[in-house]
Amino acid sequence: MSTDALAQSPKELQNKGLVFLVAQTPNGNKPLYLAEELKAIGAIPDYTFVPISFAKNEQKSDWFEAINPNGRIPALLDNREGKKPINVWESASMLLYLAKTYDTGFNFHFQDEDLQTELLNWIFFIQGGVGPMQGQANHFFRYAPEKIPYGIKRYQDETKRLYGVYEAHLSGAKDGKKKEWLVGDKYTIADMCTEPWIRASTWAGVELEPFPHLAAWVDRIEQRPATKAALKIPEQDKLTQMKDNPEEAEKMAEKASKWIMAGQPK
Ligand SMILES: N[C@@H](CCC(=O)N[C@@H](CS)C(=O)NCC(=O)O)C(=O)O
Repeated sequence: MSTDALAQSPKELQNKGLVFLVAQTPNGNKPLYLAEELKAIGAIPDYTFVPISFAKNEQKSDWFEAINPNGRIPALLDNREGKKPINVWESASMLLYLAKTYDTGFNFHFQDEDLQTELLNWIFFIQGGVGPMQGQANHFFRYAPEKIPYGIKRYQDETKRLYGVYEAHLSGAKDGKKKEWLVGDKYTIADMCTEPWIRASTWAGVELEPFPHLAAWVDRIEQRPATKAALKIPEQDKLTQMKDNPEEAEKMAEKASKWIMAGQPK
């Protein structure tokens, strides 16, 4: 990091151990789901989190982009013992790094290579599928300054199609095997990488009723104490309240739309 950028950066970046740069969004939730699970089993000590303000565009500051050149949350700085600090960005890369480095007991990923490959299938699927598609559905449904019905429908339909893939998988519609988790018989980083998007479906105007197995899987994950703890970082998530409160959702969308549109390339 340049001396200027370093001078502007929060002092918490110097803390020992894991330093997460986060905001309360689906991609921001993912690595914290794992951090809280790892903390609960004693695999990591407490960690630092630095809230990033979109309203102030902090994710585009020089010091932030020195950690994640893409200027988006989440990002991670690991100030490791006896090694030079490492920066990790892209939420799925963060999950894989944390699992490989700290989940040495394979509680949330797999030693078995075939199962680990299956896990990677689902990780790449969310990163290239639901994440970008639902993200665009959010944009056109909630934030765009003009309502473009074709764009809204296109991205909502694609999000629903992708949800159908999860539903068929979990319900065993194709292979006759009903599943509790995406891969193997345990809760893994594949589930953690996926659920924060699915739980936020209504923000994109997509309902979960047609996907009962997926909805039940979301409920299972939401019951976990680590999930509840992660959803409080950097502040309590607003989704649950907003689900039953469309007016609040409108206000949030209006606020978010301001910084999103301000950040668009001119
Ligand atoms: N593929 C990235 C996506 C990251 C991303 O889109 N982050 C959003 C919040 S969910 C963000 O930082 N938006 C702020 C901006 O676009 O400036 C990941 O999985 O980490």
